Amino acid sequence: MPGGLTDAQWEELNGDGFTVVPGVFSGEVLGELLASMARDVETWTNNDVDIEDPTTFGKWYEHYWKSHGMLVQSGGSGALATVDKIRCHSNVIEVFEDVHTRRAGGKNPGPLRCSRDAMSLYLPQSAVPRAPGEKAAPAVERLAFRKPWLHVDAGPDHGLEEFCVQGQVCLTGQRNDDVVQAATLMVLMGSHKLMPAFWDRFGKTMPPAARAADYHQMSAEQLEWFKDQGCAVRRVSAPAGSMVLWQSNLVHCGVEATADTLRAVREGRVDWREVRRVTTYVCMLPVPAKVTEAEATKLDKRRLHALHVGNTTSHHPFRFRLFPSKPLFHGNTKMKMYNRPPGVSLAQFLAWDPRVQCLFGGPRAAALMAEVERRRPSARRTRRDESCCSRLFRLEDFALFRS
Ligand SMILES: O=C(O)CCC(=O)C(=O)O
Ligand SMILES: [Fe+2]
Repeated sequence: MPGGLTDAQWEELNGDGFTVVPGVFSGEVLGELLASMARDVETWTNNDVDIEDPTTFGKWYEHYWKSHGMLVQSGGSGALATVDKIRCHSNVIEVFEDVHTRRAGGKNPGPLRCSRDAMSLYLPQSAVPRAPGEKAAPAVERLAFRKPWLHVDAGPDHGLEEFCVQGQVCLTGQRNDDVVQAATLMVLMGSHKLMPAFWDRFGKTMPPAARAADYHQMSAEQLEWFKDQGCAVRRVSAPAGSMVLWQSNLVHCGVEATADTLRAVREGRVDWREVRRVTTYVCMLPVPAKVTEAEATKLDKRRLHALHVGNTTSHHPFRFRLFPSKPLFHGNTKMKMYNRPPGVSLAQFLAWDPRVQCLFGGPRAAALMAEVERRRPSARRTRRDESCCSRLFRLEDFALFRS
């Protein structure tokens, strides 16, 4: 349902701390986005990994995957053309515009800025056809039994009073019911409302750096505390094409498919496509009241610089960390570093659509980017990257995604 949330979804986002908006993408556009992501991943991994071919999934874990849950934050994942197509798509922008308009009591919240977030890939090796009696490849086991890393993405010093909503665009479904428990987002329902009490109870003894980090992973004792407060754990069920939205101070993490579900895939009772996870993250926010114009401009420049060199950022568009543009994978040397589009300058890209320009740095973004590009024309780019990037990023591809 492009255009925004229903009242019920808005209430859920406030009450439970998260909601699922189905149908942000559907039909041909959804198919095209998944196909486009398949092309990106294939090129990015030097034709090693095809998200449509389970026999290649092992290579993802062998060579590339090394991270926080299923997140892929380095190696320019946030700079892949498909990720840009998604975050710049009007259907996605409209969801965030609606969220922040509702938050502002119906008033125009002002222009939004966007994160250059990462993506999540879960490519179950259980789907790989095996001879009878053959053992599952080890990476599956390593993934399936990972401990949840329940956390909040908002620290006590500046996150509490601010309403930051993160989003996840699901190119594949994340079914979670009695039959299938696919890889998905896990949440502690309503935990965002308990965060002031949580920081009161546990925050006092934290070192200042940890308080300022905007990321806190819960200890076993802290999780017990949430349980005692009556918080229920939920594996979120979200169909392909939906957006999951949640508040940054909701306790959450990504979880892999359950061992039972992986077994069901292995035994042919569940199709592997039900378990594969391809999602991208996006977070948009109007300029917070306490951010001055000078600070906002400084951050705009930093965001544009991140765009220029191919960094992926953390979620909060006004308090972001940068993840390296170099791949941080299993010592892999083959991965092509995705940097920036060679055929199209970013200044041209930004100037092409005023709404997109604003997402990354306000009305002066194209001019600022032109300045950055003039100062650092080659931005750590190699000729090999160029051929890779020109396949990944063409301005005309984006025409399809304008409305
Ligand atoms: O969807 C997931 O895997 C969790 C990612 C996460 O923690 C986040 O995007 O903040
Ligand atoms: Fe998170």
